[in-house]
Amino acid sequence: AWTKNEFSGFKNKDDFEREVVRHVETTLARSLYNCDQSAAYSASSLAFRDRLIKDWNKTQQRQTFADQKRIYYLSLEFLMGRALDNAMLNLGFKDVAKEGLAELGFQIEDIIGQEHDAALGNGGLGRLAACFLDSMATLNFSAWGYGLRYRYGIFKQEIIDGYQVEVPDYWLDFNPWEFPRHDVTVDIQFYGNVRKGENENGKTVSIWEGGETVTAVAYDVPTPGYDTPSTNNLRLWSSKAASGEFDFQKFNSGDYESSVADQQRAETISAVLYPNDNLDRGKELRVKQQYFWVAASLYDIVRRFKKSGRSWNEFPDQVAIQLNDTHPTLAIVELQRILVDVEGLEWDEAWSIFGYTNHTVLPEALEKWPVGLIEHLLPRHLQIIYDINLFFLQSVESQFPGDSDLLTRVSIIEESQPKMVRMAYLAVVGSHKVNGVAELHSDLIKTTIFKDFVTIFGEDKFTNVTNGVTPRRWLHQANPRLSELIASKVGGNEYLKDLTLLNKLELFVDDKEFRKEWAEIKYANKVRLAKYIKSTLNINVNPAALFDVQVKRIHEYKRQQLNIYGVIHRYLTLKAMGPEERKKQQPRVSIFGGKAAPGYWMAKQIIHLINNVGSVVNKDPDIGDLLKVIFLEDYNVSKAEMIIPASDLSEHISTAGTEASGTSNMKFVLNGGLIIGTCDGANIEITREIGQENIFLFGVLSEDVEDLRHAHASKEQHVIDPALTKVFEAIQGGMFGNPQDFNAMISAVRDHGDFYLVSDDFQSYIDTHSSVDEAYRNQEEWVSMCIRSVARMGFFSSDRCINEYAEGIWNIEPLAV
Ligand code: 26V
Repeated sequence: AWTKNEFSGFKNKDDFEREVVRHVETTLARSLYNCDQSAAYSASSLAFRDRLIKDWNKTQQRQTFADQKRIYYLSLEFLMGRALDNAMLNLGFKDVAKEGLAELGFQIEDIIGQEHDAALGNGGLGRLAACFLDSMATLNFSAWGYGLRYRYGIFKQEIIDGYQVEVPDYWLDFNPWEFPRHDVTVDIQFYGNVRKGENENGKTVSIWEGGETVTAVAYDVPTPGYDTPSTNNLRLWSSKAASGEFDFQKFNSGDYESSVADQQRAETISAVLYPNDNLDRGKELRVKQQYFWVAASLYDIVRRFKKSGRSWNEFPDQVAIQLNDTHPTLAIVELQRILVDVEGLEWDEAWSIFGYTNHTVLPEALEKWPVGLIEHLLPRHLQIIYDINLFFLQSVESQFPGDSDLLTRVSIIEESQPKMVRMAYLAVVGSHKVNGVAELHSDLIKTTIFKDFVTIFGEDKFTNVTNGVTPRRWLHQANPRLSELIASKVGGNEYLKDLTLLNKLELFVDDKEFRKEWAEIKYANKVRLAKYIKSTLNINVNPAALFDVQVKRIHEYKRQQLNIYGVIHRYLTLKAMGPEERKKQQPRVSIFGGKAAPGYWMAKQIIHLINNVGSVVNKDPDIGDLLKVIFLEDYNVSKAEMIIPASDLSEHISTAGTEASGTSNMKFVLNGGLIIGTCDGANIEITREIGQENIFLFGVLSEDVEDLRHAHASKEQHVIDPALTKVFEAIQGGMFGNPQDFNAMISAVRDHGDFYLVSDDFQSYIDTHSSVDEAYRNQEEWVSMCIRSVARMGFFSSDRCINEYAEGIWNIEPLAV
């Protein structure tokens, strides 16, 4: 273990205070008398940032000196959330900061709360990338993250009259956690033409010329590991007009406006994060973002490699690049261009550089780009894609002579109208390993979308790395009291670096004092959430009720509609009871949160229904505390940190086979909540680890989904579950506002084949909720289930996950520090 003086920190609270005061007075140029919470946040961040910089510089030096293989994690999304709390905890000086801030007249929670989330991601995929950065630093890997510095992150969600309204998230006003590197720039080319010509060494190569240039500027974000001096770098690229591009001619001749317009056009590339997840819309600006980011990152990686003076055949020993979904797949093509056109190397056999992680099997999320678009934007890259495809199809043909159907099926170019480049196929062909993110998902990709590729490349290329989450943010930071209680039982904070040590908790399942504290902490977390609900929505919820939470992106496959129909069913059931019987029922608070993609009309309907149900149920005097329905606005990372520790039960209820993994399921269980879920994604492995007696599973299995869908499609109108029919009748009778508003939702089930099998799963969902109520009534047993579950969650640390990538895919060892 490290002693604190081996890396940078504060000697004591006075030392911290002095630094805060110095930053208030000099960096912020304010007097101490005029220091509000926002200034205290800024100054505290700057004080911690100073420490971080030292560790960060040393880490970079150490990595340069060691000159070992590095991991480059390419992700279009990094959903980092807040940085100050994380830095204080990972550096180990939160106590000092708390005391110091108190002396200055501030509560640390208020100061932490000043920070705007870094929300450069949509959901699971982006948050996974953030957890990975934390683990890679904590485990002392030489690792870099590469992403885009969006000026606008995911939109802010407001709920107005029950509807989602999107507000831009301009987050960069004051961001002490990024360092502009105006000296680290790369010029990125678009459009233009390709011709044959000679390179510097007189070799005939393809020359890509003309078109327009946009400059990428690096912004670096230090990412500290926990209890280690390792602080890695996340490099985010920002676009600006290339200096040569700013048209001084226009400027001088008075055409100021169009000169500025050029500038703005360049800046558009990194302006906004696309708010879709699991839906590909083939927008030109999106592919521009992808190439801009990939080309800048590869240039940087190659530049760093060449500085070491090694020869090219050592490149695969020095560089491992992980593709987070297909979004960075053009990196495969760009590297080939650099090697062949710029470096003048021969088109070589495949190198084991790229690994590709698939995060979804939903066909509508698989990226495809029109050939014509790529040809126009990146003419040389299209040629290389055709070459890659040609070599690949030739090898398939020699392996399976005469199977032209197979060739059509696996071709990187889809022979549709218009022709499309299938990015997932390109990623598979160009990578040495392809992984899914949970066991079921990794099996499914081998039998569905990549079936033919398993035949061609063999089983070994396809592997599984089950997702994980960082216990630093998702336990230590989000739930400090539980984290401390656990530490007191398992031998200190070491478990935050080896989560399997949680298993020691099982010894204390029957320890009365421990159980009492455990329950008290959960209750306190619920009280905090209840206060938040009161302050934001002015609704009173009883913290003693069962808190039932579903927070995630709103999507039909995640089935928030199943949840809200279940809530309506509960409401109707309660209403039908006499007062005496009602009194015996378990009080519940159903809590929802999540954003809908702005163009996803059905998802917005679901939000609307949830809110309308809430406004009826919450003021029904017959119901009182028995049922409350809450929609929390603008779900994001920092809200998750408050909501997850307050949950008794959380919902992970996707149609079997559709949720690749899920990661919030892991976070909820780790925080002492139980889950209700389908046999999908990581729920299956969670069940295996914690025991089926500690989870509420329901619903059809993924292997039965296809048959059920076929059966529905073959009928004109399929027979809906009777309990669900009653729910539909209530909606259509106008109980929750204008029934017209919800026609599409109902009709999806009734008239359009119920693709997500809401009706098929409804009865078992309702029954399983009854089992939950019953189990919750026995609080002693409930607490035992929670403790045992937490004790068995060690597997789901992102540290385990990163170690699996390191060994099975990257072939890299941690750096000795
Ligand atoms: C896809 C697309 C398609 C093009 C438009 C923009 C866009 C943005 C994101 C995505 C990725 C969708 C896939 C995704 O987020 N998958 C989630 O990944 C989590 C981490 O592996 C996993 O836990 C979730 O189950 C899975 O849905």
